[in-house]
Amino acid sequence: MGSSFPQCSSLTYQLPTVLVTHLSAFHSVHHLPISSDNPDLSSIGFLNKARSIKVHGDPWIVFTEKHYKGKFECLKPGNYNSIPAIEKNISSVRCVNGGLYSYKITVYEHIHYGGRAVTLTEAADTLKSYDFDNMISSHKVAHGAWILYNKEYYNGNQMVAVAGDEIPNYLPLGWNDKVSSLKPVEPYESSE
Ligand SMILES: [Ca+2]
Repeated sequence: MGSSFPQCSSLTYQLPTVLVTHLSAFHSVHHLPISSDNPDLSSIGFLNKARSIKVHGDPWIVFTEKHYKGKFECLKPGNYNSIPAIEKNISSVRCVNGGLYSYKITVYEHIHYGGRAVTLTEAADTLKSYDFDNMISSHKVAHGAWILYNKEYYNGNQMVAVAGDEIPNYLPLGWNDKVSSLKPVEPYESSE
């Protein structure tokens, strides 16, 4: 139940860390420092209802569902005492290593980074401009964080990708040949 996590020391905060304050199962206020991506916060005793959040180092993206799905919000470093849209329902978190200063993603026509490739450093409201609509089957993210959509103009279902991600095959994700637009995640970006 979280006992293996680092203490709230200044040393901890030299790493990208998100500190979530919540009520524990025993209704005491509990500070939970998280220093690595976590696809299921319930596994470390977090009960979804954050009272406040402190973000150190790099931005973090918090998701309402496990495995980085559902609605999300991107939080720059800082203190957040009230985040009504999400505070009642955080289930997973990801760090955007390197921050949101630049953006770069390479998308590929085929799985395992095969076929044609396009590298983007800014938003594309329609991949038809790149003759790449409904074709992407894998990607690599070099910088920043991105939202991929299955419809043009940033509509439809969303998939979040962050720096360091290398997804060799969209098939298991149900995303093969479905992406129609994508854009960088801005600080404070949310899915609503
Ligand atoms: Ca394809």
